[in-house]
Amino acid sequence: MAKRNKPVTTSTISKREFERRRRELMLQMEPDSIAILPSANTVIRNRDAEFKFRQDSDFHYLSGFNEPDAVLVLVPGRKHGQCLFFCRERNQERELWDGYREGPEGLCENFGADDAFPITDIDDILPGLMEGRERVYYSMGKRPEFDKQVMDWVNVLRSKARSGAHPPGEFLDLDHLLHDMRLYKSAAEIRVMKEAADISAAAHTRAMKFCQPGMMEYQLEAEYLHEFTASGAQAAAYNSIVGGGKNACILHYGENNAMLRDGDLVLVDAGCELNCYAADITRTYPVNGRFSKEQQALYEVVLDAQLAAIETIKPGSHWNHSHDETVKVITQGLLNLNILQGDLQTLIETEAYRPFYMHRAGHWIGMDVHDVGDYKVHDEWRVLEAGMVMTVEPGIYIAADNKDVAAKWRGIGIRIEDDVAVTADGYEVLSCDVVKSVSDIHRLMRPSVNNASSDPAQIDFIGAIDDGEKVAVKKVAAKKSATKKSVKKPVKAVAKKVSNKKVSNKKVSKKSVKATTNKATTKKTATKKAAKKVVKKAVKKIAKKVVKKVIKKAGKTVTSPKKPIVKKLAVKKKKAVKVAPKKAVKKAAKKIVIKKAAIKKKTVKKAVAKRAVVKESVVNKKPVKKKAAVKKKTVKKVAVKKVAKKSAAKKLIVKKESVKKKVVKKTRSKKRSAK
Ligand SMILES: [Mn+2]
Repeated sequence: MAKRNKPVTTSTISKREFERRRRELMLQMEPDSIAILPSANTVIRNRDAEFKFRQDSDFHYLSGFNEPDAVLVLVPGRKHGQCLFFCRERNQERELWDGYREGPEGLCENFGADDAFPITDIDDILPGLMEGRERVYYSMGKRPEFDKQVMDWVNVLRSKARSGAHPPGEFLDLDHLLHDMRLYKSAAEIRVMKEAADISAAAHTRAMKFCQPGMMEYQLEAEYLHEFTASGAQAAAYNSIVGGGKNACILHYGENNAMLRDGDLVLVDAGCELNCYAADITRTYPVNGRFSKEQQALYEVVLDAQLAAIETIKPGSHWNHSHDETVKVITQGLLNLNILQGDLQTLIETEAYRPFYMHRAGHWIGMDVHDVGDYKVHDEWRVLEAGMVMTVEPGIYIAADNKDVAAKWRGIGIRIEDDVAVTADGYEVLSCDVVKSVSDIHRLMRPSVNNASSDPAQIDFIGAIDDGEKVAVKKVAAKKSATKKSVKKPVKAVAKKVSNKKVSNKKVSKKSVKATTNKATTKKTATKKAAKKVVKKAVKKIAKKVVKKVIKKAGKTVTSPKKPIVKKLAVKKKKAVKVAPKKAVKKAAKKIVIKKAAIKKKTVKKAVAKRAVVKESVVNKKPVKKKAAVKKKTVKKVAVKKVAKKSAAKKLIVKKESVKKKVVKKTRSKKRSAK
């Protein structure tokens, strides 16, 4: 797996190389011509969500500029600059939403533009650049909207022809020149491609280690995507194919949503894209890490075919040579296995192999996974030259419903694919970092034969393994059943360990409780003591519960021998230790706060009374909060009664007085009337 302790990807194309490519293209262009190349646009995925932006390969090849809404214009021989760009202007608000923009200034400074203009000015400026040029190099027919724009610019000039304008009279295919250039990779390009292949190889290696029966195809795919991204690749270069069992026979299978079954092979065609360069690797390996006899027999035919084809690759050899080689080896292999019968030469001539091997042995690879470049020149297969990079990917696919072959072969699909660069004197396999021989795959997927199947039927199934390996598999199976029996012992030991931890648990919680109590308590030591008691009890309770749970779970894990119980328990324990004091302290702190508040409201006399209440509550295991509240209520009630009494007494006095007054008045009036 790739190292992750440093910026992982290092290979890029220099600014000078982009400049060199533009110069080279301009040298090949006819005199008095202009080339126009639009960038890719953002593409809507659904509603207003966009696909991740990927620059157009041709545009990137000549510019290295990775923004949408841009146009590159090459005007060889133009006095005021030959390399011109149109691009989005810098815009503070848009950049806040969508990210940094180079702007015309950035293109001149960082991308070697002689001049650059806002893309919004293109209709005003471009016809002027075309004026007086005889030929326009342009890739017609790929982007209808841009095609129309180009014609509009030409028509502007045509409409001005009477006033002396000179519109271009010829349109030439830019692809022809550009794609031939792209076919020959520079040293820097090979370096990027090698790095892309390394990352992809690491992804295959990672997935082989992860693969096991019961996994879903998409889960295996996730291992690839993880490795791609974690290693600095921007994306998968194409949709990964992960086909278990007979799904491997569907050449462009992409659902990747079936379960990988014990005894099946899985075919994975997956490669990453790094700095706009693709890798394309296919490996086929057994889901359980061991090829069956039939799987291995077919696999070795495909591998032999691939190795033989790679051997043909060198300068001077023609493109189809490697394909011919795969046809030869595969047909011979199918004959040997009695899947085909007859004479080798006749079988090849009649293409008898085609029901089992229906595609070609490879394709160019570069910025596009199926890269540009002609395979034939003047009706002849292209002769290989240094710098060309191709894939070699023979396969054998035996359809699940093919009644012409013995049942034991049906539903097996195998492909092996590597990326191969033509060097000055031969070839270099860029994707050499992932294993492909049967023994290497066995070793990688079952390193210590540790997770070998303990099923004796499965061991017999592995007929193709040499005897030494067989013995090792059997030994491990025996060891496994032994560990099943001795599982109880470690659990006991773990329980002991847990109880030890319990003690240290107390220590930990005491400390942390002290700290929190100090923070929360009032100056009254009585309350402090009461709080401590409460906290201690809570911690004890929680610790007990946690320990019980852990032990209970340990009991459950006994039945699953695959997972290391001790490790699991240790993790659980750690968590428990962390959680227990936290919970207890929280509870205690809450209680203390409540108490504090209650105490503040009362006089010293009342606080003393309260202390008694708290002590009592601890003894009776009754919540302090409730008791305090009750006390508060009764105090309030008493107070209310007192006030009522007072006011009633006051009223009585008032009444008495008024009665007195009345009596006095009455007696006075009586006296008067008596007089
Ligand atoms: Mn391929």
